[in-house]
Amino acid sequence: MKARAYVNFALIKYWGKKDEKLRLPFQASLSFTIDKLFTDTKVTVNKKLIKDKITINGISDERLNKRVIQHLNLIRSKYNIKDYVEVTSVNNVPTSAGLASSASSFAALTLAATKAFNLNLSKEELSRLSRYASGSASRSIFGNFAIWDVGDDKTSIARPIDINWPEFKIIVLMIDKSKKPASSTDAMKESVENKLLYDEWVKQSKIDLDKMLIALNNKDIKSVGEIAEKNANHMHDLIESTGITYKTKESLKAIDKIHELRTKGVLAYYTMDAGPNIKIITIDSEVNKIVDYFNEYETIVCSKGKDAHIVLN
Ligand code: 2P0
Repeated sequence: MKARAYVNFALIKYWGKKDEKLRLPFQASLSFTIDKLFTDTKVTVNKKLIKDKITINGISDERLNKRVIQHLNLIRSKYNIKDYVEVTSVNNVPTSAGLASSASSFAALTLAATKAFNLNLSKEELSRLSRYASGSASRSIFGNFAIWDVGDDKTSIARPIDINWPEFKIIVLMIDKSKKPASSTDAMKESVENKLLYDEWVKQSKIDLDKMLIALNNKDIKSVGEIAEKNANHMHDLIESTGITYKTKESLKAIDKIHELRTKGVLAYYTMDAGPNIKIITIDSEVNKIVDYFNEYETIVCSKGKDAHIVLN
């Protein structure tokens, strides 16, 4: 069975776990699943195997395989399955990336593996299973805009939000291909330990989420952009309080250019995740102006992606 799941970018970030094992977040997050970056994962049951056989982007790397096997073991133990599988996973990310995503990878793996095991799970159950592997993967089960709710093991899953806004775009600015200085899992842990700042983050992100929903419903790009930018900056301030930083000189230069663009009346806002690349939040009418302004960078203009799904062949 081959499944495809798309990368999602959070407009309201998930940052920090109240339960490490169940991967339960302290706050809800809201994301946009995009069309241009995705993972295709093929899972085939092979009764002759005595352990799983895994290839990711054409290679078999023990460290990368470990997390995949862990997730397969979790699915097997939950549904009492004994079979081993062959997994072939390919990230469709343009050459220079730095954008390989655990979200699309684990959402695709969850869908392909459960189908290969003949489990026909609901999207809710797929989102929960994906969450166990990587928090943000819970959101990649859904295309378009989705909210991953806070709650307990049963209720903390992603759900789609009914916003039809085809003009909404995210432009990925390729800044840097270097490896991140710290995994998001580790950086989150350190951020949570900074109790005073962390509590403030949780409180503010709830306010940001409510405001974001109103702005999205109104298709108000200025408010959506401003809220997302503020939320991302708050997360990065929190991260930087631990001594870790994901922003490089190049990221800061690009951010300056986005501010410059705004003074020229262009509707361009940014968000950033656990890496140096910048994602520009905008609408259709502004795309050409932005791409032209950033002509020395590689850019990927993204529209809404679909729900994770099974692909033939
Ligand atoms: C997000 N990020 O909401 C946030 C913003 C990065 C910055 O979710 O530890 O790979 O596997 O649950 O999902 C990246 O973290 O972390 C992430 P784990 P994950 O998109």
